[in-house]
This record gives sequence, structure tokens and C-alpha cells, in this order.
Amino acid sequence: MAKLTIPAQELLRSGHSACPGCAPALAMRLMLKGLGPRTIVSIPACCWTVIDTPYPTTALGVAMLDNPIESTGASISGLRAAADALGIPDVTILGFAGDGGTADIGLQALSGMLERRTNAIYAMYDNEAYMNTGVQRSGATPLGAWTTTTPVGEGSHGKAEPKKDVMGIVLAHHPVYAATVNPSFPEDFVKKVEKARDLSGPRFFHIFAPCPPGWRYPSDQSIEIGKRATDCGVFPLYEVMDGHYHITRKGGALKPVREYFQAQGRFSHLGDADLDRVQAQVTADWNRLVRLESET
Ligand SMILES: Cc1ncc(C[n+]2csc(CCOP(=O)(O)OP(=O)(O)O)c2C)c(N)n1
Ligand SMILES: [Mg+2]
Repeated sequence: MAKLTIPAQELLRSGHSACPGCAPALAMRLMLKGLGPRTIVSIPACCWTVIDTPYPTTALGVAMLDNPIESTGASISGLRAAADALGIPDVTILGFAGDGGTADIGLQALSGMLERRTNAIYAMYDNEAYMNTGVQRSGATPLGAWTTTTPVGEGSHGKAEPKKDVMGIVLAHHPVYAATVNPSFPEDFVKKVEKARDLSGPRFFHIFAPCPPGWRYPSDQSIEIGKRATDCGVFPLYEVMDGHYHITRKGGALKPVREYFQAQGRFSHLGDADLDRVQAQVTADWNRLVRLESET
């Protein structure tokens, strides 16, 4: 029988209010399995504040602080300083924020936390839009995607700009550890979280987090969508430690991006020429990553 490598302990309780098929909920579940109960999590305004609460209830089996959307980086620096001042041993400080609260509104606080070398983990769960407020585009929304503020029709063809390279921005701060994770690959996810837990200094996760209502696909398809994203190269799995890149899932030739895009209503307006352009970009980005791995 295969040996289970994922801890059995559940720190995300039943009864939370995530939508069916919510990958951000699964991401929190896996994150806390990797970090364990001695974790304090700081969450800004995002879907996750709604998933966890309403006050006075909580679905989390760890201590949680609700912070303003722009402040996750500052909040986890403060939590770390407080834990150290109080002499609380062996506690992991985790910031768990959306893409809007990280790539856009909280970018300055994230940069400050990384630059101060705060001993904490910052995790960005990336559902590629401001979902909690009704699917508005964020800096992390990919090129061509429909959102309510990048509509499809005369004069608009979905988002006109490419996705912001958040890993690139984070890596320019030389964190101790940074990795991409995807709930569709739970062993890889938890293994990286356990590795990060045992390090000291600023650490970062970019979490792929499909959203059925925002991406317009049936709620039983989240795991499949996540698998396709990684296997076509749209969301490669890798880690960077001490400047060394390591791709953690290679799996042979990349699958065509069409299989990923055509499964989601938010891309249904894209034609062959659009998808050819996307394919060329994804292939170029993948080749760059492979080069970085071999050069470092
Ligand atoms: C300064 C500020 N601006 C706007 C809001 C409203 N707001 C609350 S949640 C949210 C969406 C956040 O998007 P993201 O960080 O991607 O998380 P998601 O909702 O997608 O989980 C916004 C805009 C706010 N709370 N504070
Ligand atoms: Mg979001």
C-alpha cells in the first residue's frame, strides 16, 4: 500500500463557508497540514475572511488575526516581533492573502516584510481576480481573461495586459525560500510547506487557486483544471532556495495550453490566433525556467 506523506491532522474544520470546489479552501487545508497547530495566521480582506468567519465562529483550528487588505506584510512582521518579545517558542507566523491583496494593494507591505528579513511565511493564493467583491480584474489576472471589469464585447476582448510576475518581484528581494504550489498536487504542496516551516527568515508561496464561479467552470473540475495548468506550463511547479531554481514537476513534454483554456468560460471568447499567441508565450516562459534551473 502507498505510504501517505500528508499529515492526517485537520486544522481547517468543516462548516466553513467556501463555495463548492473552492481551491483556496483546499490550499489553506494543505498549508496548515504542513505547518501544524503552532501557527498564527494573518488574513486580509479577501474571500478567506468570509470563508473562515462569521464572527464569533471560526473554521480554523489555529489562532487567526484579521488585517486590512493592504497590511498583510506589516501584520506578519508585527506578529513575529510580538511572538519574539513575549518569548513564544516554535511558532510559525503565516500571512495568507489573495492576489489582489498581494500583487496590487499589499505589494508595498510585502516588499517591506521581505526587505526587513521578517522570519515569517507569506502565502499568496492566486484566484486571478478580486473574487470576494465580484470578479474584478487584478494585476494577477491573465491576458485575455474575462472579468466584470474586463468584459467581452465590442471594444473589449477580456484583459488586455499580461499577468504580473509576482514570483519575479519576490525573488528580487532574495527570500530564504520561495515556491509555487498547486492543490492539485498535494504531496508536492505539503512537502514544500514542511521544508519552508523548518527554515528561518522571509519565505513566500505562490499558490494556484482555481475559482469555479469566477473562472466559469463546473465546481467538480477544480482539481482537473489545476492539473492542466501545471501540465501545460501555465503554472509550473518550482522552488528557489539560495538562488537555485528547482523544477519539482517535469512530466515530459508540455500539454497544449488549449486543453486548459478551453475548459473555462472566462476564456471562451478566445480564438485560434489568441491561443497560438498564448502558447508561444507559455513555451518561452517554460524554456526560460528550464534555463534558470540548469544555470543555477
Ligand atoms: C483598501 C481596501 N480596498 C478595497 C477593499 C474591498 N475588498 C475587500 S475584499 C476585496 C477583494 C480582494 O481580492 P483578492 O485579494 O484577490 O482576494 P479574493 O477576494 O480573490 O479571495 C476587496 C477589493 C478593502 N477591503 N480595502
Ligand atoms: Mg483573488
